[in-house]
Amino acid sequence: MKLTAEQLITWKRDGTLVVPNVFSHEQVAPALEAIERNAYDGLTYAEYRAKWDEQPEALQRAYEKNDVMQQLAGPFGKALHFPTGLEVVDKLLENEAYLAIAQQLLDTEEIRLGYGQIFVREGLTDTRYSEHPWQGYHIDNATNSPLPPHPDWQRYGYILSGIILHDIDPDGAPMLVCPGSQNRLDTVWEKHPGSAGGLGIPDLREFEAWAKPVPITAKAGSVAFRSSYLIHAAQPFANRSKQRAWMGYHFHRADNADWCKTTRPVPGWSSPLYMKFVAQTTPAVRRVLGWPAPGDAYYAPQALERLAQAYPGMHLEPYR
Ligand SMILES: O=C(O)CCC(=O)C(=O)O
Repeated sequence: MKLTAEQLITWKRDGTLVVPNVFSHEQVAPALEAIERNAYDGLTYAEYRAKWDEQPEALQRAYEKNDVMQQLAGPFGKALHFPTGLEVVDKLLENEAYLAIAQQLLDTEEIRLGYGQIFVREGLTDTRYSEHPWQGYHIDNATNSPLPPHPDWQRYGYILSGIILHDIDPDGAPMLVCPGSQNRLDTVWEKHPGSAGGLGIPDLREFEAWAKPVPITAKAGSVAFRSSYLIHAAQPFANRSKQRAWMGYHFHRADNADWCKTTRPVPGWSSPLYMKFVAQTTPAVRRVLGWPAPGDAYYAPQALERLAQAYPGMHLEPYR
């Protein structure tokens, strides 16, 4: 999928872009169901609401037993990091239109995956927002990078993407982002120096001349991209009978790989989950995971034999 000149201008100006119709209904509907059953102890969101709507205290006692990190994938979240082991979710990465957009935004064919994570919030249990609307603004750069933001955000930052699995309306706690803020961090840093790759703003009203938050509403099948330097915050659900669920993948330029490594505990590349995913995925995804592209000198006959042993079932034709 080729971005239009207008989309590229928006990206360069705003550091955030929602691209519609990247994924089909047939791709997002099963991924949403898998993410719901993972988030809600085997139930769909409707079933979870029917079970817990009338007993909020019992719900709180039940979900608070879950690890706080796992709760990023929902109150009873289990699988969280890529590869999640939820096949329909991990396979979203194989959408070549999606990867092509990430390549265009990073302005290079050689892109790498830094991190992937399910992200679910839902009205009954959600507390992931600040008390006042001017609080909670920050950049996410530190999730992957220890380097403070650089004036050249496109060269040194990375991009985060959320694959939108259901419509996100204004009452469904859309993320609030400050378009253009990725280019204004010099004025923030002077007053509130960040730590390593991170940066937070105690009171957004200090920067009201340029920091004007807008909600990221989007239709199912869209992808919301943002720069790792973009200032954003969470807001509460106006309608507490809603959920907000997406699959997020972070990409960086291959030549930024030295500092764009996630700080989160992910399944290692030798874990059975990872090896199974790699054996079954596409050459384009393996390339994003750091494998040499088909045609590379690595794929000599002996190396191919060893790959066949190491990754049983892997389709080696594209590498011959
Ligand atoms: O849930 C949101 O809208 C914001 C989440 C957030 O701030 C973050 O992931 O860093």
